[in-house]
Amino acid sequence: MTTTVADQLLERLREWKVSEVFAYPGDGINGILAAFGKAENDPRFIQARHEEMCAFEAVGYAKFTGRLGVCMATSGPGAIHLLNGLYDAKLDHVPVVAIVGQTNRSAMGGSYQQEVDLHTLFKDVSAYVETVTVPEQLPNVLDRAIRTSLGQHAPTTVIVHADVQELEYTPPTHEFKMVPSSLGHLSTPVVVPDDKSIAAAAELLNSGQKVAMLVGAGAVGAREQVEQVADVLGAGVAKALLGKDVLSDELGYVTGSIGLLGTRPSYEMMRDCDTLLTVGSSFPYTQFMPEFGQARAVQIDSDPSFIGMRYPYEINLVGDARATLEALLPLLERKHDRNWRTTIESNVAEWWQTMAAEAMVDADPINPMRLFSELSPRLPDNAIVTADSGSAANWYARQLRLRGNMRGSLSGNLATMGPGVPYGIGAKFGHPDRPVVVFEGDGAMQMNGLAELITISRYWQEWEDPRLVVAVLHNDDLNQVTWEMRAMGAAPKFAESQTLPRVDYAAFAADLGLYALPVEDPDEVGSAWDRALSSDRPTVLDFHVDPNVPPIPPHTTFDQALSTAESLIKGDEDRWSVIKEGLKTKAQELLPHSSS
Ligand SMILES: Cc1ncc(C[n+]2csc(CCOP(=O)(O)OP(=O)(O)O)c2C)c(N)n1
Ligand SMILES: [Mg+2]
Repeated sequence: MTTTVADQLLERLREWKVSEVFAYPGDGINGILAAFGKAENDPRFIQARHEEMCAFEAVGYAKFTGRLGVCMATSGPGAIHLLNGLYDAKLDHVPVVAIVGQTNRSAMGGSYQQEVDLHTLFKDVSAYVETVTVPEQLPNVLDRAIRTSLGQHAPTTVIVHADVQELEYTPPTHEFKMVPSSLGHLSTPVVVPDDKSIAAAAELLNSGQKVAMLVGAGAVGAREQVEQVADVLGAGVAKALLGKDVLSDELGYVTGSIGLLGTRPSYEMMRDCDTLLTVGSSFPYTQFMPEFGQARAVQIDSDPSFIGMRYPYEINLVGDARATLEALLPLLERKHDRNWRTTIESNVAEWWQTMAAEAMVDADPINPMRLFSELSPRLPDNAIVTADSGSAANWYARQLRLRGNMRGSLSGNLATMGPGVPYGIGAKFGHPDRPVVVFEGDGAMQMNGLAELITISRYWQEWEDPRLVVAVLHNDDLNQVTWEMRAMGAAPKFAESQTLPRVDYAAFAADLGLYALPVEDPDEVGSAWDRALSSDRPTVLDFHVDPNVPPIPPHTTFDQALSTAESLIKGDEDRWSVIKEGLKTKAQELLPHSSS
């Protein structure tokens, strides 16, 4: 039997240890589909409902495994559908390879059916894009796409004409104009800044009295070193949204998230510090960082194109987070005055008390924060959590407490709606033995999540641990935007744009054979989590949450938070007095030692 280009493409993916391809068929990739059949589905063709979901699944898979994610789509419309997921990969620096079909070579340039200029289409999103036009090109184009993606943490695209997929594969020869390629082990350099720069950074950090640290996704492999540096410097550590799983929220000096979705202790730490050390983060909101001239600052980042931005850093260390912190540690002097650290710890303790109390404020019917506060202590140590863009991202950032080996992520920089459920699916294929929890707004469910429940229903029985819990924040509203508009100019809700049609999410899930539970009673939130986390199959929890629970700005004190909430529920005195009384009672029950 002859080996076609498509056969060789799959062989090469196997050699790169790719075990799943998140894909959707079409005649632009028929040759590859036939090859999957011949190869007895190795790598596995995982069929989503939509190519955007294929790309999100590849991103989720890559984010939670650290390995390459691969997605595939047909020419024209399929290729176009991939784009949003690939942009998510680009903006969050995730290695994903897209394999895309193209019409036959003979039709190119003829405005043929489904012919789209794929090079132009994928150029902006891909760190490397190339079309395979003859068999000898295949190994180099594919290997280079994979190496570039892994090396630059970026999406890349391989386009293969439909007729080329079916050609007999002939490898590149030892001749002029041939580009052979090697598979070889991909060693990645561990970059450490020069001694002089390390010494200068240490001197700066040693001279400060009040050190704040900011960590992002780039510090995920440097947990131990971040903890040691924070300890020596007596620093507090704020976490950018994508760095939420870098450090445990049980550490008293971890101030939690920062920025628009951030916590008050993070805000205060940045407001009052005299020194800043940023590790592996390009957190975008300068206004949440120290005032200019207030703090001397050092940044560590592995990517020279992302260093030195957002804040006037005095020292920019291009290097691997772990190796650079290890090089710094012996030069750092232990801060003997621990007052700064103690203040941060007491702010953090107070913050968590406030969060607990806020989650217990009565609402109509369920306070969305309670979903998160009830889940935190119940989360298994090895859980993976994702959240969609929407109000869920706020509560994920502020309320959820990660610990142990938990992982968590969301669409950080693109902040696109719709990746929650497909990220969860990608996580399950990457870690079939770990429980996964997805928080998703009802708008995002209607956009993508409902359709991808069908994908879950197809594959869940293959997962060693079948627990994949999708928690729907059912508020019949595009709530995040409703609140943004209110905050902008106290604009009233524009129902035409904001109100969602009602859907029975639990009924939809039950129809697919998933475990499904509508939850309308706040006192049943905890038991709903218990039931979902002990279920023998994936679960949809349809939580009926209150769209009127106001977001609390991070820089407020507890009393200010109360008055902000009061002003946001303008004019509705009855409702406000109910909320206030409810809050006081619950706070007293929960927090006998709290002054609030
Ligand atoms: C693809 C896309 N479209 C629109 C937006 C703007 N947007 C951000 S959050 C949001 C509302 C999300 O509503 P829902 O999923 O119901 O969550 P909720 O905020 O109500 O909890 C919108 C429209 C976006 N981020 N991405
Ligand atoms: Mg909603």
